[in-house]
Amino acid sequence: MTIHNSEIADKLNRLANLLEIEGANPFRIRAYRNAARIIGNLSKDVSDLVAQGENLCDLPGIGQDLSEKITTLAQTGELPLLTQIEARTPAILNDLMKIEGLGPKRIQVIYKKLGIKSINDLRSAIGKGRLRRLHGFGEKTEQKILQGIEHLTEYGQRIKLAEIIPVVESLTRYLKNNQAVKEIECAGSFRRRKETVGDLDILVSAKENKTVIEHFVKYGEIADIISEGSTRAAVHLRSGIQVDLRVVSPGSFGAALLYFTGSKEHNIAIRKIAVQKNLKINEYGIFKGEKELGGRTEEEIYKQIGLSYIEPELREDRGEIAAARKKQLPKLITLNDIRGDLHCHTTATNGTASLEAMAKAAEEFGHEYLAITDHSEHLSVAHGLDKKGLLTQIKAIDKLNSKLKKLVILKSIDVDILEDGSLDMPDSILKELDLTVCSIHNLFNLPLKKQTERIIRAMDNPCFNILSHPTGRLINKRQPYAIDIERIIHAAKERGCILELNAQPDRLDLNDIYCKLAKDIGARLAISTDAHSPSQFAYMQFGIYQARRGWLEKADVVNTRPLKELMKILKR
Ligand code: DGT
Ligand code: CA
Ligand code: CA
Repeated sequence: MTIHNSEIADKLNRLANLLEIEGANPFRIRAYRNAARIIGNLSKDVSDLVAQGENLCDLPGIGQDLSEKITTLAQTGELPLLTQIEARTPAILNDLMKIEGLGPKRIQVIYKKLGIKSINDLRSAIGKGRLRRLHGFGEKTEQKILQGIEHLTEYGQRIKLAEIIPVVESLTRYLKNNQAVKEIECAGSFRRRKETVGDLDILVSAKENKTVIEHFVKYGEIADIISEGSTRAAVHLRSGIQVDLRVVSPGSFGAALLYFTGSKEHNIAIRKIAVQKNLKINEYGIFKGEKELGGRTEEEIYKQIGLSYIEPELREDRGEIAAARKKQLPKLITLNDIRGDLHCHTTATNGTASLEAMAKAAEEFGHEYLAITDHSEHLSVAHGLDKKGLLTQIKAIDKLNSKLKKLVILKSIDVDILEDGSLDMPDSILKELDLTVCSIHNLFNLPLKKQTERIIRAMDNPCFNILSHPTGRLINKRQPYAIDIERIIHAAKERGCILELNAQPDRLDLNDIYCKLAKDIGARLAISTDAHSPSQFAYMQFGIYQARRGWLEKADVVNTRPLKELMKILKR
């Protein structure tokens, strides 16, 4: 997987923040921020531009030096200057930067004036009223920082899957440079494609353990070594994440992979089955007494205990073992099954690319259809389309469709569900569209019953097709709003409405458990990227990971259907 524009932008912003804390030249800082903004909003993938040998200096505000840095970043996932600065930055500054709402200027003041060594020190300084005595810090700021600290302790320990992928790729690439390494896999929650991971569990098979460990602890991104033995080591990377490395012999790779992929609950359950069969499973293999029956692959271990192979995403002890015994495991959906995307934005509202550019990118991604779903008028998060604006877009889509060869653009809208459950656009216009995507964007704090009924009332409207990001949660940031999701799923099923699995890496909403619930109840789902730029069509992969964790199969997801079939489903 290539590095996304948003990750490049994040690294550039981080670099700018660290430089600002160090008191570097403001012009230089501004140049990095500027570049981050340009790349974050770019309609093309920087990795693609670099791969095609294009000169990034052609982008506005990007000079030779920045162009070279970004090229390296796109090719290797690394920004050496950032690594260098991170290495000389005291750990407390890195911690302070994780507090939401605390910018470099304030961090610099806090660091210099309060002499704190940890977030806890900061908390107690606030408690003693020391913070508000500093110039430029009032009670309001204090409250905001306290909130940020609470947030960090509640969520800060786990990293989003999309953020950890480039870290895993860099480390894997580095480890592969060692000749002794035979196989390598990042196991644990990462391999189960959980939406966030606590730490990384890297498993390597090798003939010679020692050289692998020695190579590992020399990795340039390591901040400190927690432990180092002959077959295992644990370290912290500079980003704070812990990496556990385990080296095993090739004959035990499958057994160790099974063990370290987990989940713990899944492992415990399969060991219990082994015990019932008078067998024993451990990290080295599966045994009958002293005799080893297997261990080279995971398949042979599952087979020995009478189970078919269980995909990592299912290994949560949520019924997969019984299903594997009965040979009734789901045939999990893959990215290949997807034929189109039913949620995206253009420059007509808060997207970064034109209708034409989004269409072109969707076609290149391999889609057969794409729904354009800009926001409706009264939405607070973006300047939305009014009646007139939508009618203009409908005409533009007709014109574009007559030119496009492969892709079909579907006319749609991301329409706001208002407080009373009505939709923020007259039915007479909604009827002109191929489908509607409906969502809540305000009044998140309504009581459970009210919020649930608001959504169900909206579904009563025959123009309602897809309920977008149904629970409203933002991973590590915002709790879902109070709703009775089971009731909503039933209501969707009864009315022929569809529930979205929004594939934005910080939404992944519905989550895995609710996807499975929807499937069990028999409601239909759509996996949509909600792309705000062309490169975000690639987020579909994250939706697929979550869908697989939710047991979804091709047939459960409407945008695996050919257009004709999809259109029938949309006529509810
Ligand atoms: P994380 O890191 O919190 O996102 O979650 P995991 O699942 O990666 O958990 P982690 O890193 O603590 O351990 C990796 C795997 O090692 C875990 O999925 C299963 C296995 N494991 C760890 N501790 C135990 C244990 O006490 N018993 C068993 N059976 N397996 C364990
Ligand atoms: Ca882990
Ligand atoms: Ca671990």
